Amino acid sequence: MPHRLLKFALSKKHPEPRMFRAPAGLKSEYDAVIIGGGGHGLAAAYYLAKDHGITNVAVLEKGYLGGGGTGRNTAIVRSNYLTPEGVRFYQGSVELFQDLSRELNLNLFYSERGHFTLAHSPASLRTQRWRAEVNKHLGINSRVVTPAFIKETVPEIDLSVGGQQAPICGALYHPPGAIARHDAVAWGYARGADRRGVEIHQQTAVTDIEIRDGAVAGVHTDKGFIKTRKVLSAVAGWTTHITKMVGLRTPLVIHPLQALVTEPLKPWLNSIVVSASLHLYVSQSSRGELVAGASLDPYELISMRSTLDFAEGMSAGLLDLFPCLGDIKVLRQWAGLCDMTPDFSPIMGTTPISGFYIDAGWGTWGFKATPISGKTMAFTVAEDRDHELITAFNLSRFNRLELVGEKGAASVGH
Ligand code: PYC
Repeated sequence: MPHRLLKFALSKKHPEPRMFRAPAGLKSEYDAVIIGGGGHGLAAAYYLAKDHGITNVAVLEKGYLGGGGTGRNTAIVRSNYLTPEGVRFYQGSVELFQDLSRELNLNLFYSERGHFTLAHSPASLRTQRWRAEVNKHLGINSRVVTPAFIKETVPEIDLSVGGQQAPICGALYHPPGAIARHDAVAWGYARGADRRGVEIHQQTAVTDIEIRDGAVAGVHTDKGFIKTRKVLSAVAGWTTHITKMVGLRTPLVIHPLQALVTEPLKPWLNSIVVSASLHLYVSQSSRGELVAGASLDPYELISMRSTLDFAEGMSAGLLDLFPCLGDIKVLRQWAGLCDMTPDFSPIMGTTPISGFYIDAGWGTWGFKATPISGKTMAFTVAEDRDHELITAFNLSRFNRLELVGEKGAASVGH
């Protein structure tokens, strides 16, 4: 390493401020413990402190911040869902996202691109029309557009899809659809929570949860016991691991989902393009890489291994849509865990165990919900009652058979 660089790095004259403190050790008691240092857990910690003045809070993360679903998704933000419950909830998130860089004083590279959900058949176009009508009714900027409009906006697209698939016959177009830098969202919330007094403990695994007389009494960790009366589980793909500790049954099943990025290219794809028929969605990041993801792997599995099958299928689909990509190299691929619900809506809120709150069922729609899940779960933990935006998502809906069938969820198999 060059001497001058080393001298600069070690100099006290230019200390680089840390994003957040590394707390010395766990205290014996907290007002609330949040399990999971991903975007959702950190956002909940931030809003608990900011909106409710509850700062004696520990966030426990068994790995590193944002190392789960937060760092593995394809960073799409939108609110063009199908159910009124879904649309209102995700619109709340879009509105928070739009101001989040300013609020967290961190550039999240939030970039509005416009979001196309392509239709390759009259049946699919009918669903997009349905979504557009629900969206418009709830004040969301969303409409069905023609193939000519798609071609004008995304000139590189092949509307005939290489002649191998049904041609594109229209799309749902959602101008506010956006992308953001997902790790920055987690770090921004972490810093905001930390500055308000929340403790963030990485490399700290929860080993059990103490329940006494139907209520939370504390949390066992690999670093000792913590007394607390409130625990929020925000661990997405690891939820069943935590719910087992408290004896709670959920209908969650875990599937892997894979994604890839290409080498960086000059900016050419200004929109987010989703094709349910081709099982893919793609956007171009601010670094120039194409970020593309698939639908769920079609088997239940807790594994984050990449497969050749995915790389092959994704490359074929991308080439059918964008023949100009023939020479482009894939840089890396990865997988994440999706905690899927039967109705493709999340599970949020209070549970039959007093003081145990759940934020789960994030399937393929977790990143875009980060700010609003944080805000509504913070309210729920502080007030011990579900926030009005999430009452429909309570776990009890499965007992009542009042599902929220969200067919506007992406990449869930078609
Ligand atoms: O819901 O927009 C979405 C999405 C994209 C990738 C996975 N889910």
